[in-house]
Amino acid sequence: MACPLDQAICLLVAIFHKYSGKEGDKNTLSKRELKELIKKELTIGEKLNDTEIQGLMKDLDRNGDQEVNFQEYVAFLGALAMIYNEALKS
Ligand SMILES: [Ca+2]
Ligand SMILES: [Ca+2]
Repeated sequence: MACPLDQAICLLVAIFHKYSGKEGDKNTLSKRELKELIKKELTIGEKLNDTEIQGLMKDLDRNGDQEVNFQEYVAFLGALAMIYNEALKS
């Protein structure tokens, strides 16, 4: 696990589980868990208010079960990667 990309991916997985295991289902993020993850692990977290985070949660929750599962989290990371890519280009 010395390769940077492997490490980055492991970190993405580890961060999900660090928050998903706090309450309710161990393998999904509740609204509160997601909010904490966004606030603590992302630079944009501090800029988002509660309403924006609620909106984000709604967008991420594709299957509408009020929880963000791993698949939905990966989609979120993909969207973030697109944003960062755009930001790096300019
Ligand atoms: Ca949970
Ligand atoms: Ca969901």
